[in-house]
Amino acid sequence: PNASAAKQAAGTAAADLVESGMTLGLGTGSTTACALEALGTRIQNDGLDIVGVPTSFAAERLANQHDIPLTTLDDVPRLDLALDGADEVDPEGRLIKGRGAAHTREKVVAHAAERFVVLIDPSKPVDELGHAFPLPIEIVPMALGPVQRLIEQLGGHPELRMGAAKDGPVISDQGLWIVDAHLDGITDPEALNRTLNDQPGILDHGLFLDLATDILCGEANGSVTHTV
Ligand code: DER
Repeated sequence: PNASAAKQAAGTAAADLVESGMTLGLGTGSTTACALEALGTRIQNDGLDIVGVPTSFAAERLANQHDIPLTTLDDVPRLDLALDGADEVDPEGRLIKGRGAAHTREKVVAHAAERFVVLIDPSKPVDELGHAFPLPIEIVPMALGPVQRLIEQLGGHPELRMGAAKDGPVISDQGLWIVDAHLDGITDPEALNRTLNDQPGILDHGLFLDLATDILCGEANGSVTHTV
């Protein structure tokens, strides 16, 4: 109900890509929430027959509210379509995700999907990643020191993500901590991806490279731009 017209437009367009018999990845965040609501309406009104793998406790709870049947990647090896949002999208379709601290499961789901459709509004496209948003990194708590030092060696500023309605650090759906790396721009996302993947103690981070197949950008006037 509080989502912008642009998010609603993206969500509705994403839900229109879905056909009965499909297996879906159910993303996290306010834009994908619009798609889940639209899917719930189609299930109720048109008898749409789908199952979805949620990318967070938040997505699972929202899917349950909309009576979207759930499954797991144990039972469904490949997904036809993963729907999710992004914090930043660059001209090559590379993403920063993780504002909602859900990027670890989101990346597992996106990687298991034939098509990964990213739902955005006009605030998300950027020329270069890492200026508007920090890069979220999920870590084992005992590795905070080494990861902070790595980020500083890269010229960035690491910030342990603290709870809003909880004293102390945010605890992820995996029971781990999130470090937001303020990098003032990421000139070589592939190199940073390798550096972070090689760092012990990092579970996963919010760089999504070579994963997005479709970008659905909703506009304030209700139109949608679909880029593949
Ligand atoms: O945290 C996440 O990965 C979300 O998908 C985020 O990237 C987009 O959330 P939004 O649609 O609420 O902006």
